Amino acid sequence: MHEHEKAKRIYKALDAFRIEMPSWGFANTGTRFGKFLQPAAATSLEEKFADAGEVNKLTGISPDLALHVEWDLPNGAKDIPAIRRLEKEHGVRAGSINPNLFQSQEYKYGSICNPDAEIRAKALDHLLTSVEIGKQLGSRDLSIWIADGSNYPGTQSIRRRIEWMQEILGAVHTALCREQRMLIEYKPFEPAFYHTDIADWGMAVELARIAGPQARVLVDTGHHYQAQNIEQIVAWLLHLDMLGGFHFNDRRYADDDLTLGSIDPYQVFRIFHEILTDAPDKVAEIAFMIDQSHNLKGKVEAMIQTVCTAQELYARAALVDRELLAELQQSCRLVEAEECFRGAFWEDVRPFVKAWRKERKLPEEPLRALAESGYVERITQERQEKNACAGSSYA
Ligand code: LRH
Ligand code: MN
Repeated sequence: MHEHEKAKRIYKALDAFRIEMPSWGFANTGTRFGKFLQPAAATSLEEKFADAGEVNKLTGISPDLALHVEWDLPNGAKDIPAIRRLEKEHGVRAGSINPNLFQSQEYKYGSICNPDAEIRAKALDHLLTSVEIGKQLGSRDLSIWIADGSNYPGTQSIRRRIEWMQEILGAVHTALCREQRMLIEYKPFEPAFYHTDIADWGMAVELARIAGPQARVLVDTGHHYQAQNIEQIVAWLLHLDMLGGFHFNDRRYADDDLTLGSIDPYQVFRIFHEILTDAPDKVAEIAFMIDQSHNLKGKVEAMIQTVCTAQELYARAALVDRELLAELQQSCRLVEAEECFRGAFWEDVRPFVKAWRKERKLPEEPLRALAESGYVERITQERQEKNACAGSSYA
């Protein structure tokens, strides 16, 4: 493929590529064995918007910040005026709204699947509050992850829990306004270790279909068994027109929430290929979002690294000669097809991506620009005292 053609394809793809940051990616997070506090970590919503603003300023492709209701809007809709101010101040919009039905004590036996009708009603109330917050903020997606499940066989009725779930997700769908969507995220295990009520893409598709036409499925790349073929699931969801979006991260073992492309960059390339092959013009309907916890890496650095890695992998996927590949696939010319496909992954697209950034008055190397900006040193000064006295144990 001629260099000029490569540039044209990459520029067209990058002009449409945007990826949403998670507010919790800037905060101190850890594992069940504790968390290592970072002096520069964000603890307030103001600081999370400030860090997101810096990432968007240096990358130009991450204008949205996902919010987690309990963590970012502890006062519910009353926190909306503050968020409006922060959006203006930092040039970042409130993105997907993430209800939290996994933290409070009464959800021990579940939230929307809890045998206790009062607790289910409380969970529905929180979901409806989250819908309202999304409406008032004008954010499109309500991103629902349900941690519900059980730890021991025979201790819960899996069937009855499906009925309770359907009922409540239906009520949530009814509350959506026309512009809103509800994304149903599946996860095979953790925190539950025997059964999880929304454990895989099939369950999520059925629940979304039953809930209504504004419901779609969210694919968190960390929520799959080791050998599962994630891009095949993506192809099916595209085929069924049920793909709502992604939580991108990487993993070696389970839901490790490591930085995108750090373990298996080829995985993300294969996912982007399915999307660019099936629906290059429908990309805006697919929410590309990051869901990571930066337990050891500097959080702003890790976020910029992630946004840039996603951008570069998307550019590579744009270089696959899909017309030629379709011919080679049709005629089962396996090695040629594989070389046509994987050849794009081997391409070093960084010079094109740098040129794309330069043309848009963005720093060619956002990570170097961050280092030269002194931003991390400044927020470290401002926040280290407050962070020093935060608790480091997870519990
Ligand atoms: C669950 C999950 C979900 C979020 C949480 C922070 O593992 O992926 O998307 O709410 O992480
Ligand atoms: Mn997730």
